Amino acid sequence: DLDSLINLYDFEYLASQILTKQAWCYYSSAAEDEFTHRENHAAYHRIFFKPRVLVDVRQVDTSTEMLGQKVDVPFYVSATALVKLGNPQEGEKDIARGCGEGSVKCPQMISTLASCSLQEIVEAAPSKEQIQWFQLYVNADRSITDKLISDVERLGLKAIFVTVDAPSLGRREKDMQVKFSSKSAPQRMKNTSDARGASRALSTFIDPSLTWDDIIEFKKKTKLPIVIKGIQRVEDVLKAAEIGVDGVVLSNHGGRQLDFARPPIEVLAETVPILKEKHLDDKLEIFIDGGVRRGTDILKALCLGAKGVGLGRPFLYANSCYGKAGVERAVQMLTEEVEYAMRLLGVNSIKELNPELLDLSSLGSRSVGFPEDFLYKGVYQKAQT
Ligand code: HOC
Repeated sequence: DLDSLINLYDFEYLASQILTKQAWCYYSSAAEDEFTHRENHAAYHRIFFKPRVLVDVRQVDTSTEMLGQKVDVPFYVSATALVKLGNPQEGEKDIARGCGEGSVKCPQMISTLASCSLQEIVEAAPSKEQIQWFQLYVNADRSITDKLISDVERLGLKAIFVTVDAPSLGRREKDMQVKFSSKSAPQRMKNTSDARGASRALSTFIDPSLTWDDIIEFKKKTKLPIVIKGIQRVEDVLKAAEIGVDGVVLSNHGGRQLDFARPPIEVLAETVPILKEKHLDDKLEIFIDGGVRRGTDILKALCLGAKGVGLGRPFLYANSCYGKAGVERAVQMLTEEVEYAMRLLGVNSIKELNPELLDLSSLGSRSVGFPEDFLYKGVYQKAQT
């Protein structure tokens, strides 16, 4: 039962046992040899803490601010497409409930490729104050994108995260094994089908010609904060600061796009010192996702200067296994892990976190080679596990 689950890996294991083949292959897949997917996570293991002792830690406060709004926790549910593949009745609505009904509220980012309508997901949130953001995939037909932006404003979402790391689809070989049927797709995609996977079917909705100029245009179209999601190098963070967006998400799309893209936590470790040196650190907020599974991962990213830390798959798995109760439990698990780690690190509040609390000396050394059980498995076998 739900109470016997201890950490986010438990949800993942359970999901691997109960999801349909289509859902498991789509959710868990990553690009090609999945190096980036593994390294996103492994890179967190190369950072160690330098805890402070003899600090009164009876009280610890996990609250912080993101994009000008107060939030209970420094993490958020990142956007994932087709949530109904795993939770066919309630889909993203259960994520809205799980994020908003518990004692700890957690921001939710909603995908353009959500399987419920935006209105349904917004109405499922128990309060109008609940923080919901929109993740925008830009359509080649800009009138569709304009309509989406006006819906997002009308429905009271709090920010737009424009995804830029998927101009074309990464090769997700597990997913390519499975024929996509559009049962869990949003209404406007009902005629979509593809013999080679869910993600390929979705790619027809995304404009591969998007450039920095388009982002400048979106800024003119809305008063909502604009955040660029999918930045993977310091030079692009600097460009984002130059055009005056409100933030960036350092992300490689959970390793699902370009295999051998760098782990975002490495990019973060390089980025913030350069922003500081150029006096640009107050110009934009830095978010990060990819490979985050533990409260300690979250604290490491915050110490390096992130404002908020996103998790995608873990919440999908929690929602697929237990619906809204699973999401609420996942939020609670992570909150508890953050609190434990703050106490043991000797900090009382998020603003006290800084790079001095970290030992980064191993961060640059990557693990190489395939894990043993990967080598002899062809694609077909990969899809079975
Ligand atoms: C170019 C198309 O975010 C995923 C989703 C959908 C991506 C479609 C990309 O599967 O990672």
